[in-house]
Amino acid sequence: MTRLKTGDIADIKDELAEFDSRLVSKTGCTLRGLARRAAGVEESTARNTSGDVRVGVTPISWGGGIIGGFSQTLKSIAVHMGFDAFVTRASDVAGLAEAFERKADVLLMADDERFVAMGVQSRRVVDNGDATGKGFAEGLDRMAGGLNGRSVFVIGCGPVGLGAVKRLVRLGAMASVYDIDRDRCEDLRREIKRSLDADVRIEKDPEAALLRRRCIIDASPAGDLIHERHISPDVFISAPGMPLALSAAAREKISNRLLHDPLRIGTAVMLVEAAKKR
Ligand code: PYL
Repeated sequence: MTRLKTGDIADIKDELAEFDSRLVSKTGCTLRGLARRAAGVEESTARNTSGDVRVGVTPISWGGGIIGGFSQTLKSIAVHMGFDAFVTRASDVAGLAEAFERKADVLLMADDERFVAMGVQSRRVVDNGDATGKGFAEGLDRMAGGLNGRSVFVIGCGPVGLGAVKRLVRLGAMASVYDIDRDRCEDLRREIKRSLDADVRIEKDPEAALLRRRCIIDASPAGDLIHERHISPDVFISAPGMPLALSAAAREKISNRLLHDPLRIGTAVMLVEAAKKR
């Protein structure tokens, strides 16, 4: 998992309204609306007064240590989504105890291995990788005008890629995947067969796939993988991967048909899923 740096997230908490308006122009959804669609939560049943759901964010100091602004950014995303949220004064075990004492319904925390949202009553554990993949697949569906019956090329077969392919299958899309580690492609294909009884095609030549496919999800840490030659007028790219895989020329050419974000979309889907009552 790529470890975020303070610089990657420094602007998020002060620009959530602007992010929402850009997201609406690309997908027709706000962050809350996209997260609810990705989590399969109908607007009507969503706990619209999500203000009655309290989110406790706990900084975790072990491993690579606390990332400056990370917990406060998570809190700002939760508040933007309509949740009641706080960052515990203490970190680690003392912080978790504080979150329970302050009656959090959802616990949110990350170390270097996992970033999870845990529903206290539901005992549901929601992983950032799966939630991020779902959120970006949903965003691609919205940007591209519906993926049912269409082919989507997914780069990266880790937790984010797997989450994306699961959502793509549910949206009726045909997924083809590539990873530099062929075993991860096979593992993903087996998991999709087991869990959804669906097939996934494994791409052997990513360059040919990038030139052929019009809907692309980059869920890899590769960076600088997608160039101007890959961007035709009808290409849509949803890119949860950090760093962003598009070259400067590719970013210029794709303009509004690119969805990229280091933290908001995954966190929003995690919160909606963890807040589900059952
Ligand atoms: C959560 C992000 C998404 C991508 N990579 C993940 C990452 O950077 N993980 C490490 C997060 C460490 C947070 C630190 C803190 O400030 O609580 N333990």
